[in-house]
Amino acid sequence: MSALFSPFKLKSVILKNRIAVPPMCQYSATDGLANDWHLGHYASLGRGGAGLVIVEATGVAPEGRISPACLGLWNDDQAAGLAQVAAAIKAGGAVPGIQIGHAGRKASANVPWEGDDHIPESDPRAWETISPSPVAFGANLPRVPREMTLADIERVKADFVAAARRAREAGFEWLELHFAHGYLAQSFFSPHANKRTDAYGGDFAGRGRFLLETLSAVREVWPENLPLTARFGVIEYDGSDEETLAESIELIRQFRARGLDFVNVSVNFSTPDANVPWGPAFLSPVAARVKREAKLPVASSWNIDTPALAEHTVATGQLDVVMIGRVHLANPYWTHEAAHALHVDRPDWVLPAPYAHWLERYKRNA
Ligand code: FNR
Ligand code: 531
Repeated sequence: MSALFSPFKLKSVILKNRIAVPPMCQYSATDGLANDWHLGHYASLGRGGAGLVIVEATGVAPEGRISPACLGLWNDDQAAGLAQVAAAIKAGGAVPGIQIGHAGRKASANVPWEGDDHIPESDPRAWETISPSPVAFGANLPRVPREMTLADIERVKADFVAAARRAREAGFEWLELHFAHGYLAQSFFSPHANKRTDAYGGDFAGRGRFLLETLSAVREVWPENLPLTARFGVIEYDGSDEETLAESIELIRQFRARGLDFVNVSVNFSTPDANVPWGPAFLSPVAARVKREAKLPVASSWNIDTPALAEHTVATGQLDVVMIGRVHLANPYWTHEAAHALHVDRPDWVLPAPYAHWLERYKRNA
């Protein structure tokens, strides 16, 4: 019996298995609009067998995009394009999810294959970046952002709420707030980026306030019966891991009290000087600790790229859902292959009927 290929129910949503495609930017949009690239990309992932497909980081405002080629959800035209994407994922048999976020001081950057660095301020494609404090990330993203005013903070929170509302109207059933990877929300919580001395900085409560208020505001508009989740960096690998982890787990407990249903555990990426221990499933034990101590179901990712390792992370109770990323770029049907490798004998857990019916290969070999 495979733990990986067992259903997972969260609120009124049932994932047919524990495999999710995490958000992965495609850097292929114009004016934030989904196009045929996104439709084809997500349609194939939607029918490849994963139980959940989460659409890439989608900007809640124009300046919240990482690059000019990122998706947006700040207007109705963008919502209409994403509604087609959500429908295509669902038609393939997966639950449609979407991640909404604001890139903060990491915004206004070139796409990875054109530099992955800040667009020079003199370039007409560039825009002003904002962050809790006028502190640059550094390395390939050296621009010093403008310190956010309280009006900026209120505006960005409202942008998250508007984007969440549009996501629901577009037909998404799983919402992931981007609270990770050194973007705006993560920056508020990270002492590396947040040097504020007002209510949105300083101590634990101050640094957590933007994330808590944003979550509560989104909770009010996101349907109670659908999963409201967040991707949250809980560790920086900067030498202060125990302190960061303890603070992060406490904040996740407060997220749960405000209605968060699930956390996708990730890395902070708030400083270029981090020493990330890249390796197979390196973050899974950290996610298991979050699950244990914050008492929320968890997902995680990072180099979980074989069926056996994916099975292991769920069977051992470390993860409830496994985020399988890059390998899905090479093979949208990774889950189909994993089912065969693990001798899954119920094809309906994996592929839709037009395919599953004819694929006897799932049956245990006589
Ligand atoms: C990513 N990742 C990512 N994460 C996120 O939270 N939002 C996003 O939009 C993106 N975009 C993105 C684009 C590309 C091209 C890559 C390779 C990665 C991180 C991704 O979701 C995943 O966590 C990591 O890739 C690690 O998992 P794998 O790839 O080792 O399975
Ligand atoms: C982070 C990443 C680092 C190293 C390997 C793979 C992925 N991601 C974060 C992404 C953008 C691309 C890089 C987002 O969270 C938007």
